[in-house]
Amino acid sequence: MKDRIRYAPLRDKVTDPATAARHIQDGTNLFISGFTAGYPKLIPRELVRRASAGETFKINLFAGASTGDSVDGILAEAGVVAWRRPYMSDRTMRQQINADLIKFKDDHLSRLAGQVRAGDWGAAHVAVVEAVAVTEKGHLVPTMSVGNTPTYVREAEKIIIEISPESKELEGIHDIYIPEDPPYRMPIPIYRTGDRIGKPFIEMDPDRVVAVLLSDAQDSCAVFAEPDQVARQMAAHILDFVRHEIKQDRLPPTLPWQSGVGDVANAVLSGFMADDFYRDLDIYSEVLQDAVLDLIDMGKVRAASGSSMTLSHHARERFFNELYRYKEKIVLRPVEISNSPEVIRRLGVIAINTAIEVDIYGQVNSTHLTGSQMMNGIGGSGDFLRNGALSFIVTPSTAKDGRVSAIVPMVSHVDHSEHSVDVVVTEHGLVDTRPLTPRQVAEQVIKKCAHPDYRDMLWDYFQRAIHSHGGHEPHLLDEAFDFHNRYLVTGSMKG
Ligand code: 0RQ
Repeated sequence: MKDRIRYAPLRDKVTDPATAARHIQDGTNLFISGFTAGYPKLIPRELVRRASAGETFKINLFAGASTGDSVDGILAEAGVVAWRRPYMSDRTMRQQINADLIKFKDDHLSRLAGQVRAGDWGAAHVAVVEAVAVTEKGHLVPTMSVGNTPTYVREAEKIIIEISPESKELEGIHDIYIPEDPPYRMPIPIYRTGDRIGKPFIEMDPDRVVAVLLSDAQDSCAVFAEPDQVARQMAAHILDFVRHEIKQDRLPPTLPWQSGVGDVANAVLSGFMADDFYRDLDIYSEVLQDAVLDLIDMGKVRAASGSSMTLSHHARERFFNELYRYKEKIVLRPVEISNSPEVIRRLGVIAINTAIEVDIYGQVNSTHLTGSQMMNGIGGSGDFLRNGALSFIVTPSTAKDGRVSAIVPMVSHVDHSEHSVDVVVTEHGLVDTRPLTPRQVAEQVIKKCAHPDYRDMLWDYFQRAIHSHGGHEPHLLDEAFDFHNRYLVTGSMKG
C-alpha cells in the first residue's frame, strides 16, 4: 500500500465501499473519472447493491465520456441515474434516455470541464476517481484515461479514490494542464503533438479526500473486429486522397491525424501499416486504440496524443510489458486539451469521424436515428470536424442491410453543418466539397457516394427541387423527409 499511497495521511482513510459510498445520497452530483477506460468500479457496484436492497435514490452522473457496462450499464439498470452527461454508448442507458427516464444533454467533449468550473451544472458534490497512485505530496496519478478528472478533482467538495491494480509504471504518461478560464485564458502552449505542458499528476487537495478504496478490478477490454471490406474501402479512399493532396503540394506531409473510434478508424490506421508512403506519423486524437501500438512497433509514429487508451486484451498485455517504450511516444491529456479547438486548429489536424447519415448538401447527423432516437452523442466529432485542417466524414452508404440509405435529401438531425465538413466518404467514393457550390456537392455526392440502389431516387428529388423552387440549396420541404417516413412506415427507405 505504501508504494501506491505515498502520502501517508491518506492511508488512514482506506475503507470499504459501503462506508465510502455513504457520501453519495439522493440528489448527489457525482463526477467520475473515465473515458472509455479508467472509470471507478467499486462505488458503482455499491450503489447498485444499495438500490437492490430497496433504497430509493437518484444521482446526477458526470463522466469524461462513455464508461461501459460496469458503470453506465449497471447504474441505468438499477434506476439510480437522474441525469447523465456527456457521451455514453451503453445500450440500457440509451434506452432509458430515449424513454426520457434519464435526462441527457449532449455536449462537445472539449467544453464540459469549463462549464463545470463555471458552475453551470451545480455544485460538484462528490468526485470518484480511479488512480494508480497518490504521490508523496498527495497528488493523483490517473490510470488509462484523463478525461475531465483534473477539473472534477479540483472542483469536488469530497473526493473518493479507487486505487487501481494497473501498473504503477503508468506514472509519467499523463500530461495534466488545466487552462485558465476566460477572460484570463492564455494560449495553450502545444505546438507539436508530443509537447508536454503540464504535470504528470492531477493536483489534489488531500484534505478533501473522504475515502480511499483498494480495488482489484480492471477495465473491461475492448473487442476489435478486423475491419470489413466496406471499412477498408473507405480507408483506402481517404489514404489515396491525402497522398494525392500531399503530392500536389496542397497539404504538408507532417500534419497529425485524428480518427474516431470503431471500424473505419482501425482500418485507416491499418492502412498506414501497409503503406510505405506514410511514415513519421503524428496522431493527435481522443481515444488511442490497438493500431497505435502496432504503428509504434513498426517505427512509424513520432508521437501519439489522446485522452485515453482503449486496448484489446492482447494489446494490453503488450502495452504493460513494454510500457517504458510506449511512454516515450504516448501522452494522455485532459479531454479539453486533446480536443481543444485552439490546438486542433493550430496543429492542422486531419480529422476522420463517422456519421449516421449525411445529406446531399453535406449536413451531418452523427447522433440521432431517424431524427429522434439518441445513439451515443456527439463526442469529440464536432471538436475535430469544425477545427481540423482537413475534415472527413465517413459512413457506409447504407445501414440495416440496405434498407436505409446513409445519403438522404435532408438529414433528420444536424450535428455538423456543411461548413464544417470538407470531404464526404462512403465505400463507393469520395467528394471533396471545398471547391464546389452546394448544387455541385449534391450532384457529386449522389453520383459518387450514394448506394446505386438510391441514386435515382436522390437524383429525382434533387432535379425536381431545382425545377420547383430553385435557389442556392434547392429543397422540396414537403418531401425532404420522405426517405425517413418511408423507413418508419414500411421498414425500408426504398418503400
Ligand atoms: O445499429 O447496432 O442496431 O445494428 O446505428 O452503426 O454501422 O455499427 O457504426 O459503430 O461506427 O457507429 C455514428 C453511431 C456510428 C458513431 C456512430 C445503426 C446501425 C447500427 C451503429 P445496430 P454502425 P458505428 C470522436 C468520435 C458520434 C461520436 C463520434 C458515433 C448502429 O461513430 O457515435 O464521432 N459517432 N465520436 O445499423 C438508422 C441510419 C443508420 C443506422 C447507422 N442512417 N439509420 N440506423 N445505423 N446508420 C472523436 C475521437 O477521436 C474518438
